[in-house]
Amino acid sequence: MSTYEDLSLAVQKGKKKLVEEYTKKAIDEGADATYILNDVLIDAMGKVGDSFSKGDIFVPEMLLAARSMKAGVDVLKPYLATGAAGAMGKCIIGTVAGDLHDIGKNLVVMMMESAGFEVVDIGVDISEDGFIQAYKENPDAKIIALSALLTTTMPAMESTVKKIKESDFADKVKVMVGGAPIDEKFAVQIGADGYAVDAASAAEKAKELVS
Ligand code: B1M
Repeated sequence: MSTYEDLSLAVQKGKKKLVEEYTKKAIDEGADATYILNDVLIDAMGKVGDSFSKGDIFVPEMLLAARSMKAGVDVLKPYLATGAAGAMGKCIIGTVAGDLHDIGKNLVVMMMESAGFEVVDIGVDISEDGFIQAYKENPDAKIIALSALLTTTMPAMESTVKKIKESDFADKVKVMVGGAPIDEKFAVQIGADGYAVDAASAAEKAKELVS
């Protein structure tokens, strides 16, 4: 088996130590970090999701896979990061209320930092007021970014965008949304200023929004 196959299987089986080992091995073999991230680690999480949908695995296995994926991303971080810290301005980011998924958000954080943003990551399961409070604590933020991974938390994304747009600082900050169930149409419908399909395009969209 190739290192990529070993790595993919290690993620799917939630073997954190092996994921670290195979990610380092792939890098040592000269693999491109972006390829490892998109075509091996994220691809493996897709397979984990499929197995969960089929009922072949359950939440604990999904959680182990998520932890092992994070370990791989940590190994890749120094090879992916490039930008001058903070030069593009500040962005607040969080996963909306009721949603605990953070791997995608963390990748968005990484790519935005690489693009030169200072990112204030307020975590997961963030209420409307949590986002508002974060802005009050960081009134120099130029973007508030919202992630959602569940169809059931899309309404929370909508109400959070609405609350930001009704706030007295609405004209000072742009709102950006993303996550697997979100698309451009939904983003427009809920009044967000920007949408991005993945972490790399999130960084590009953020640059566009502040330019
Ligand atoms: Co959950 N889960 N999960 N899960 N989980 C999904 C999302 C699911 C699709 C699995 C499935 O059924 N096939 C399904 C959702 C179905 C739906 O809503 N239609 C699901 C479910 C049902 C659940 C629970 C309800 C299960 C249960 O308890 N019965 C539960 C909900 C918990 C909660 O949030 N309240 C649950 C729990 C969990 C774990 C905690 C075990 C774990 C998360 C651990 C963690 O994140 N720390 C987990 C995982 C790992 C997954 C899957 C397998 C993988 C998610 C992931 O990390 N993908 C997922 C299946 C799948 O995705 N195929 C699944 C990799 C990641 C890099 O991609 O997050 O999409 P993603 O991020 C991308 C883009 O979406 C985008 O960029 C990222 C990188 O390119 N992006 C943005 C994300 N945010 C963005 C923001 C932006 C722009 C782009 O701008 C602001």
